[in-house]
Amino acid sequence: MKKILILNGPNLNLLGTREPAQYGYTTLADVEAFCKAHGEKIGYEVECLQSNWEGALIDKIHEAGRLFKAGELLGVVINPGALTHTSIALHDAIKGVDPLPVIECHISNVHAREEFRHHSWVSPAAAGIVVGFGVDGYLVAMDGLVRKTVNSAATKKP
Ligand code: CA2
Repeated sequence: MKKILILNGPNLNLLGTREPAQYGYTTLADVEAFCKAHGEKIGYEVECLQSNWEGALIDKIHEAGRLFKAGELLGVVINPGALTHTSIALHDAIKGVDPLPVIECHISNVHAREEFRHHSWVSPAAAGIVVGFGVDGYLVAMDGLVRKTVNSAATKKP
C-alpha cells in the first residue's frame, strides 16, 4: 500500500494543551490517529512525524523524495509551524525533491493573524495550500493530495 507522510513542525506537539482559542482542543495524537484512520479509508498507509528540529524535517523530506521516486509514497502533508515564515532551508528541501507533491497545511487562517504570519517560504514550493480549516485541514490536505495526483478533476474530460 502506498504511503502518505504527515509532517508537523515546531511546537505542534503542544496541540490541544494550550491556546485552544487559536488551535482547538484536539491533541496531536488525535490528529495523527484520525489521519491514519482516514488513510485506511481512502487506501493509503499514513506515517506521521512531528519534530521541533528543522534538520529532522529536512532529512524526512529528503527520505520522502527517495520513497516517491521508488513509487512507494504518494506525497506529503506538512504543517511547518513557525518555520513556515522563516525557513528558506525548508523551501530549498522541498524544491530539491521536486516533483514530490507537498501540501502545506495550517490549522489557523494565517492571513487573518499577525502580519509576520502572512508570508510563507514554503508556499512557493508547495503543490497546494490549506489554511483555516482547523485540524480538519489535515484531512482536506490528504484528499487534495489524492485528487491532485490520482483523481484530478482537471484532467477529466467534461
Ligand atoms: O496555524 C497553524 O497551523 C500554524 O502553522 C501553527 C504555528 C504558527 O506559528 C503558524 O503561524 C500557523 C504554531 C504551532 C504551535 O502550535 C501550538 C499549539 C498549541 C499551543 C501552542 C502552540
